[in-house]
Amino acid sequence: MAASLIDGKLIAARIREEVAAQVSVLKQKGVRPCLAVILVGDDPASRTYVAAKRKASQEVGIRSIQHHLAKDVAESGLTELIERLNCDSGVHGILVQLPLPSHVNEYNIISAISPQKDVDGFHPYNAGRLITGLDTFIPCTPFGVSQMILKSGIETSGKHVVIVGRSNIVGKPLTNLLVQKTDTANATVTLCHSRTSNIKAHTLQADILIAAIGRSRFITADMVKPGAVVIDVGINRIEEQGKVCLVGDVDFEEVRKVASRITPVPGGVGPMTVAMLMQNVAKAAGLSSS
Ligand code: BQF
Repeated sequence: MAASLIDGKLIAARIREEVAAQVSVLKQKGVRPCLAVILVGDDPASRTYVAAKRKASQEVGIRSIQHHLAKDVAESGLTELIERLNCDSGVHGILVQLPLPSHVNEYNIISAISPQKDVDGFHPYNAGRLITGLDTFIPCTPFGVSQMILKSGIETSGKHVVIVGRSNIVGKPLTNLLVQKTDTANATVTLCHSRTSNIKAHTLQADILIAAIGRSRFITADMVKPGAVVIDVGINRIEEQGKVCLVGDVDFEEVRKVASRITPVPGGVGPMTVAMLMQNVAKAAGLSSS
């Protein structure tokens, strides 16, 4: 029996509707939620992501302002812009599109963002709050993954979640989110990475397997326990049969034969990431007025 799809695109559209309602309440109170997006250079994938965020903002009624800086901009040019936006009371969220060019220190840039406007949730202050279980901006992709699981009626409490990939953007915050002592978490989490020996021995134990390693079709059917839920965070551009196509970190066609539920790429976690960004901006705007 083949796995049923978890439709991230549909769940994300419902979340955007909820955010649109929150935004209209804020507007009635005289708050016009505003997101500042900073793009450095002209990486085509980054341009696509920035465009997706602009479109979603428009849809939910959030004002978005784009700042496009040259790829050779000095680190100080970037931090000066961030400091200006930190002080601008009309700006509620600041997002620096990653990755940054190699001459810029990502940590310095993320740390320059006011934690109150850090809608990506990457500032070390907010990362620490997530670990501690305090209210914070949850990084958009981990937030999207957990909402997707929740809204699909998949139980996490007492379940074994295996995450493959230890990035600061996905693997580490998602681990912290899912081990929280809250109704929507309470999972037992194993975090695997490139130096894990015998990865398959771990992935085979997963009730919920989350792939976030950035390697196309890394998770094959023999690595998945029959009936497991499989969430694919990967977005890899590969050339196949002369065409560029998007594939996840999961071998979708094979793994769907053994899993019970599976997310597609595209249309899975990706749209959820953008929807949760909208939610975080509405939250930042709400907090700014209270
Ligand atoms: C879809 C991202 C890697 C590195 C930096 C919809 C997005 C992607 C896919 C999107 C991502 C990935 C974003 C789909 C934002 C998710 O239909 O499948 C939306 O815009 N994303 C990003 O800003 O930076 C990244 C992945």
